[in-house]
Amino acid sequence: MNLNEIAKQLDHAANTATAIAQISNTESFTEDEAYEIQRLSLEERYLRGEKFVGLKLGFTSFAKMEQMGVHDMIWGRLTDAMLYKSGEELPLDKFIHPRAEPEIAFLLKKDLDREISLEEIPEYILACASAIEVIDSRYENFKFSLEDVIADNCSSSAFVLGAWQPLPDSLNDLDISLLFDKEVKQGDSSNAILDNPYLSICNASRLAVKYNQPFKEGDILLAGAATPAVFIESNKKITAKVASLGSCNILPK
Ligand code: OOG
Ligand code: MG
Repeated sequence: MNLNEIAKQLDHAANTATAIAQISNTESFTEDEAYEIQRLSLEERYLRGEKFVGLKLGFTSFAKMEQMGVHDMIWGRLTDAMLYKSGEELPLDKFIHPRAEPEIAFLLKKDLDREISLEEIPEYILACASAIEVIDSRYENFKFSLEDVIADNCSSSAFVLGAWQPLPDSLNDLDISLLFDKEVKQGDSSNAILDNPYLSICNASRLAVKYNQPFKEGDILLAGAATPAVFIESNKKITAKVASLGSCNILPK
């Protein structure tokens, strides 16, 4: 099995918005090999001029793990081409079968080059914000194994950030919701994210070191969805709201 060929195949699927069969149908590969495929597929994006802007965690809530039938935390890479401004249009022709998730984002104050504890967060993190993540599995029917989804950069495809807010003492017990126009599609407490969304930062610092991924001042972290993801519908404005942090939105077209 040639990891680089698989990486190119996944990148091409993402870049042309065409679904492919699950890699694990025909190849068996380890989790470490899956992360290597992910790294190689990002090299293709960087060659096209995209820039790394941060990390995302996935499956940090039980709701997401149950929805996808996968039971381990995963992480992926975000690039500048995935970032949309709140209030912008989301061009649906760039995606295969996109879904939206309500999330919390963090902004790094300084380079994170070791695993940090909860107590150290104010030293390393400048701000937090409400966020929408748009995920779009490159696999047919949005079906995958853990290794498949890691290789596919954890379905990363777009994200939107609300206005940055100072870090509150606690991010627990905040209502998080996802709306399509005025209809609430999903909602839960922020506790759904690892029992404490701040733990996503500790986990991201650990994973960035483990996988040798520089994670630097000005980079962004998406903590992972608090609720199951919802299929996007054309012309229905998507809003993510996080109590006391505010909201952000995007209009799929
Ligand atoms: C994988 C991405 C999961 C999250 O927030 O849990 C994720 C997927 O469900 O396709 O982004
Ligand atoms: Mg997500």
